[in-house]
Amino acid sequence: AKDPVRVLVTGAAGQIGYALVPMIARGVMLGADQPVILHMLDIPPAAEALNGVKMELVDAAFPLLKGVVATTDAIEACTGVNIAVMVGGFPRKEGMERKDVMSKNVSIYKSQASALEKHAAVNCKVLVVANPANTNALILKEFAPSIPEENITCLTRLDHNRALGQISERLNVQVSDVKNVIIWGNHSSTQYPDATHATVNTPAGEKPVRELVADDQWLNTEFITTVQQRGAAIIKARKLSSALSAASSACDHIRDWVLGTPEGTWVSMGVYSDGSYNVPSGLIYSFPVTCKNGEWSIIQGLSIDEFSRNKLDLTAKELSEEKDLAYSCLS
Ligand code: NAX
Repeated sequence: AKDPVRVLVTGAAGQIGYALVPMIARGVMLGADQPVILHMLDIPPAAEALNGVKMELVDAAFPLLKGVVATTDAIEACTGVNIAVMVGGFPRKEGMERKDVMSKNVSIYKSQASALEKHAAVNCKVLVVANPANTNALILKEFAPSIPEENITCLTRLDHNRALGQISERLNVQVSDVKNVIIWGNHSSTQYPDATHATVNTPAGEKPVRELVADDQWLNTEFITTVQQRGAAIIKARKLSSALSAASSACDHIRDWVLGTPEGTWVSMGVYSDGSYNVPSGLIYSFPVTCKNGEWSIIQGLSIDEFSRNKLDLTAKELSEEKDLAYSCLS
C-alpha cells in the first residue's frame, strides 16, 4: 500500500472547503489508490465549525482517509504537508477599498508563506484558490523563497472548465470531447478565455472549434464575456459564490499536475511567468500547460493574432497593477 499524502486545505470551514475535503478524502484529487491525511486550517472564529467538518469526515468513514488534523495554528497545519490548497482569505466586503482587501490578504499570505516554507515537506506543491488568487500566489512565492517557484500556482482551472462547458453547450457535444481551450492571465474579469486552438472530438475525427461554430463572432464576443462573468452569474443565481465547481476544479488542477495531463491535452494553470508569449516575467499568469512527472511546462509556439495579443497584454497589465498594489501594502 502507498504511504499517505498529507494535504492541507486552508479556509476549510468555508463553502469551498466543505465541498473540497470530501472529494480529497474520496480520492478524487490524488487517485482511488492514494491514502491521504487531511490538514485543515481556519481562523479562531471558525474553529467550532471546523471541528464540525472534522466530525463529518469521521462520520463518512472514508476508506482512504488515514487522519485529520483540524487546527487554527498555521504551523501545526503546515507541518509535513505534501500538497497545500490555499482557500482561506479575506473576502471583499461591501464598501471596502481594493487596497484594504489587498492589504489583509498580503498579510495572510506573507505569514502562511513562512509557515509553509519552514514546516511543509520538501517539494510541497501549492495551489492558491483564494482571491486575488494570482497575486496571493505571488506574495506566497516572494515570502517562501526556498520553495521552488515552479511549485507555487494559482487556480484558473475553474475558468478553463467553464470555457469547455460553454463550448459543449453551444455545439451540443459532450464536454469530454472538447479540449485545449486556454485561459490567459488573471483569475478576474480581464482573463482571456481563448478557443482559437480548441478542438472537438467528432465521429469524423478532431475538428477545430472555430470550424464547428457557425457564428464565428460568438467566440470573440459572448463566449469570452460569459466565461469572464460566470462567477458573478453564479452568485446572482445561488446568492453564494461557486463552491462545488471550484472544489472540483481544484482537484483537477492538482490531479493533472501530480499524475500528468493526457497526451495531446493541455490545461490552464496560473504559474510564475518566464516571459513566454511576451508576458512580463515576475507575474503569476495563467498559461496553457501540460504536466508530466509532477512538473508543468508551458505549451510553446502557439500563434497569437492581434485580437489575442491585446487581450493577453490587458490582463498582464492588470496583474502588474495588482502586484504594485500588493507591494505598496508591504511598506
Ligand atoms: P468562505 O468565506 O466560505 O470561506 C473562506 C474561509 O477562509 C472561511 O472559513 C474563513 O474563516 C477562512 N479564513 C479567513 N482567513 C483565514 C486565514 N488567515 N487562514 C485560514 N483560513 C482563513 O469563502 P469560499 O466561498 O469558500 O471562497 C474561498 C476563496 O476562494 C475566496 O477568496 C474566493 O474569492 C475564492 N474563489 C476563487 C476561485 C478561483 O477560481 N480561483 C473561484 C471560487 C472562489 O470565488
